[in-house]
Amino acid sequence: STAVTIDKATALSLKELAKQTLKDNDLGGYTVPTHGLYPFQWNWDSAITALGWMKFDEPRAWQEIEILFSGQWDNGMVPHILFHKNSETYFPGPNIWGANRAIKSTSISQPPVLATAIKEMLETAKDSALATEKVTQLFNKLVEYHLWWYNDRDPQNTGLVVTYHPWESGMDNSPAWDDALHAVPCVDWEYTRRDTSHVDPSQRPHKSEYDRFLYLVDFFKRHNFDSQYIFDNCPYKMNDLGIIAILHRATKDLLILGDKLGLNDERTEYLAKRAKMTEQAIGSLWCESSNYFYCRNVLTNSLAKVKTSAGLLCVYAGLATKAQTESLNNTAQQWIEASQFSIASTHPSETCYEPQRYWRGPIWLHINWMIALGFAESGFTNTANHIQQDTRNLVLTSGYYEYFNPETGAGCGGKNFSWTAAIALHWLL
Ligand code: 9WN
Repeated sequence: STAVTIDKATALSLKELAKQTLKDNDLGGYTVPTHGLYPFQWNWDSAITALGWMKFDEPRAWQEIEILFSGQWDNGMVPHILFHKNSETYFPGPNIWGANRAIKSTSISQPPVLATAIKEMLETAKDSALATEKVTQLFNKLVEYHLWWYNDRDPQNTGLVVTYHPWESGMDNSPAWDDALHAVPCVDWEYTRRDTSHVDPSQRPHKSEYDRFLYLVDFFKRHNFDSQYIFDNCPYKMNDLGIIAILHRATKDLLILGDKLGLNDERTEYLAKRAKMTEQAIGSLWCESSNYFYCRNVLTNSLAKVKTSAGLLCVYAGLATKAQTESLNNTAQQWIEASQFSIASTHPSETCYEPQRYWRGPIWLHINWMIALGFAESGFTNTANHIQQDTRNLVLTSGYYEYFNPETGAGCGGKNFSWTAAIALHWLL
């Protein structure tokens, strides 16, 4: 799309609108992604949203992270949703998940961008004394969280953690899950979805996917969240590139935090070893014939050969070799040319690409930020700048929607969305 510069007055009003969006979504220390559709605290939403708060209220930004950690399980897991207060506007709620810890929560996690966000917060803080104090307090919890990922989700030291649910990937109906999800049984009980009463159903996952999402939720509950049992028997097990890449970068960021604050110890040395294992294993997700990284269905040992934006996150993670990065940059350039706005979450040339249906095509701003960061750090500034420019155009065209149609730039899903406003504050304005 054509380059548009944002004049000062527009930037100012967009900034005010972004701040207002976060304030309106504030439920007293934590931020809901948007009212109605998502009335609780989500894990990776909060990490990204804290980056936005950081621009105008640093204590509030740290509080976002602290409240998220208040729901951490004894085994180190930071849940994907914390149900702080009841709400009937979302399904499935805490009773369906059945995980009644001190704070009700789901029993899976989400892409662990937390340590990366916290490092970014420490580096950009104006109140560095406060930031240092907060990171020092949070460090041990972060270490426990990362240990949980590697020990619980890669108990056999393969170098590649597994995920048990499309909701854990944060990319719910990505076409990368289609085959693996198809093998999961459907729930045999009736239920009423709430999402499709807030948002046009043509922009949401299908019932056939929800039937299986719920089967898995129920499976975890029936087996009492038993890690070993679930690892051995879960009917859905993926090596998800999004999680693997985000975890890898976050582990490296955690080690940098530890260095800065003098907090590294034998546990973080162990995390460094785990990260090395990922570097050695990632090549098994690279396909030579199509020059791309793919997710793997662990149960069938087959790559899900569909180009989704998660593959580009390997550059952000520093997991791609120089040659792979060059080749991914060429692919990204074609991807950018293939629709008016970039980066579509599924490559527009894929037959499963749908520009409006959630993670099957629409653009997500926090993913754009990560992809652009990866290319910028690898020296591919044209690609990074192009993605950033497109992202600005989207916000100018449509404001702070949940996600965007790559062909028209139209906002889709929830309105007044926290992470979209936060990324604008952090990266665009
Ligand atoms: C399930 C909150 C979350 C995001 C996810 C996004 C969507 C939930 C849903 O909304 O998922 O977690 O019910 O659709 O896919 O990435 O964290 O914004």
